[in-house]
Amino acid sequence: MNTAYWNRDKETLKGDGLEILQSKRLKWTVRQAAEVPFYRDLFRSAGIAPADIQSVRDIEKIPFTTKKDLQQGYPFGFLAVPMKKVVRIHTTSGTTGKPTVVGYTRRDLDNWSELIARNLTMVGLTDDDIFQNAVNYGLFTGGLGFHYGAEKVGMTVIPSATGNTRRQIEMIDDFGVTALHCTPSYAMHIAGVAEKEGTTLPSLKTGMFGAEPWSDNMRKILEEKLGVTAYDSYGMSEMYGPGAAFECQERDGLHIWHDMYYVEIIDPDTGEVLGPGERGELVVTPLVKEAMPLLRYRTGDITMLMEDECPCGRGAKLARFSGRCDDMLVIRGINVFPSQIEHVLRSIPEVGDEFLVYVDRVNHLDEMTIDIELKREYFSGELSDLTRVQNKVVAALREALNLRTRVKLVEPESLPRYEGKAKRVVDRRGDTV
Ligand code: DLL
Repeated sequence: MNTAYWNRDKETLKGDGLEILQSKRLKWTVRQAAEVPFYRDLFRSAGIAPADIQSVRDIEKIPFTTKKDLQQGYPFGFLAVPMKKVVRIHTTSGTTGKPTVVGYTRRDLDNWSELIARNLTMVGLTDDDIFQNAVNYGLFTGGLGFHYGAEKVGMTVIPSATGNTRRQIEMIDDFGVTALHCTPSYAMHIAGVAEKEGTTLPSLKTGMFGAEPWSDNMRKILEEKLGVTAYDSYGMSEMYGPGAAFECQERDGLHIWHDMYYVEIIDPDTGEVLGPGERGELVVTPLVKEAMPLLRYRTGDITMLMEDECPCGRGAKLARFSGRCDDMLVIRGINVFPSQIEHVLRSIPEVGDEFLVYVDRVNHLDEMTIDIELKREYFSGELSDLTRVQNKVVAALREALNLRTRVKLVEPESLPRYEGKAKRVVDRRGDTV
């Protein structure tokens, strides 16, 4: 298998060697966390002292940290270093209330670029590549995070950011871009506009997509339309940003960098730690974060540790993410992830790439209505045609979700397009109860 390493020793560290390094770094992280009043209180109320944590085997003594805790510390309550040492701030837009603020020291930024450099090298990119970074460059971590990592590898970086899709396409063609990074939703939009512009984007060979859940069906479509090999990229602001976990050339699960993150999977209801092969919520303890150490941080993201060794030689992988525990919809008692709906829709040729799910409560019963665009070529105006497609979608959804849904076919290109993360669900049940 064709695999290149940026930092072979660290990327392939396993077994006792890994545990020793993780334990050493965990002890450092716990001492760093003890600089934060929240963690001093947490240790006190849990009846533990930093010295009680001698190895990763002791980690379960430490209570979890949640996003709510971070929000209560707004803006700088979680910083473990004086502001003088903080060289950058990013924030993540909260769905409610104040955003979560994350801070970085110079060393944090170096660590972060190292992570991105590992990922880019892992998928076969080198200083010969021309890299277009079509994500938001502001407070969102996707822009600057990838930017500095790609420069570290020596790639030619085009900081195109988002917007002006025609211009993005022109740049890909004129500059001979070989690698594209954006959200999968924006990649779909770029692909659609390129098609209309009559270009097949022949220079592109690698696509790196992340920041939101996306399915294997969407991967197939993107690969076909953009002519790339597409890789899944996972991260979150609290873990620096993108770069925490990434697919290798096997494209079967994401390698998380075990020397930098200690990973647990828990049952989100009970907090019980689950074993490999069991799906649950990802809990991470970053092991090298200086400005803003976190201990057992509940990500809200659903995945599992995979059991099989990867032929590329790196450590245990995470399965592709199936959504968040908090965006999981419970419809008439059935758990539904928007990514499952997306997976179904993308297997039906008559409907387009965009959809919007509305959840309502009608006569005390949950009703899910999905607006889906009918593709132009199937838009005959015949009612019987519409009914046929509608029934087909309803049947496919029932088969996959075990749930009856209402499907509303809407005109091509009538649903909103997103340059960043797509918003797929409007839950209106709170409005009616
Ligand atoms: O989305 C960082 C990022 C930027 C990752 C660019 C990848 C590429 P946040 O804005 O803090 O950070 O959002 C983090 O997005 O907890 C997941 O719920 C979701 N997410 C990120 N990547 C994936 C993925 C960035 N590959 C939140 N699959 C996370 C599924 C993802 N969900």
